[in-house]
Amino acid sequence: MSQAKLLTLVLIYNKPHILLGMKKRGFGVGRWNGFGGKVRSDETVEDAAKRELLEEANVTVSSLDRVGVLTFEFDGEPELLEVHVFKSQQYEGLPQESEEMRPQWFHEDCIPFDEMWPDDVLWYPLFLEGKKFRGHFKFKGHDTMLNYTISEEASALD
Ligand code: 8OG
Repeated sequence: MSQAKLLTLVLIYNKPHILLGMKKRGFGVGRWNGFGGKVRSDETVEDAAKRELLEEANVTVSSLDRVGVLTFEFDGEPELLEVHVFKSQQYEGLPQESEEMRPQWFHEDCIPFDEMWPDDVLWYPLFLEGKKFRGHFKFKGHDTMLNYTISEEASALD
């Protein structure tokens, strides 16, 4: 198993509304998701999260709270993905469509799980309750989940 690839995922959650974006191209195309992407070698995970949020949704945040770490394994592929999930209630700017994402607000009771990554329905309840969590998911392709574990974490994540 090679080293994990680091990715970020930012969810703006201004209760009861959550900002998601329809992914228009690339990995996860056609699915609603938070905003994020790969961490570059010259930036921290949090700086990468802020950069991707600005690039993809035209939104800035002053601080982010790291609430989850999710790892993904794809059957037959050596590389693990490690996605750091951040939450922010405050933001500045008007969410705007970019080349990669079409932002839209959703009520927390109407999150479109059928059009999201299959793991999201499993960890969003913890996210929405303000919990911290870790998860590991094994996929076959991008649609079939073979197994998973999720745990709630009592203390800070790193
Ligand atoms: O740079 P790129 O668009 O490839 O980054 C992928 C984005 O998708 C990044 O924000 C991390 C996120 N992501 C995964 N897997 C999953 C998943 O299973 N669920 C959710 N919600 N996001 C995911 O890479």
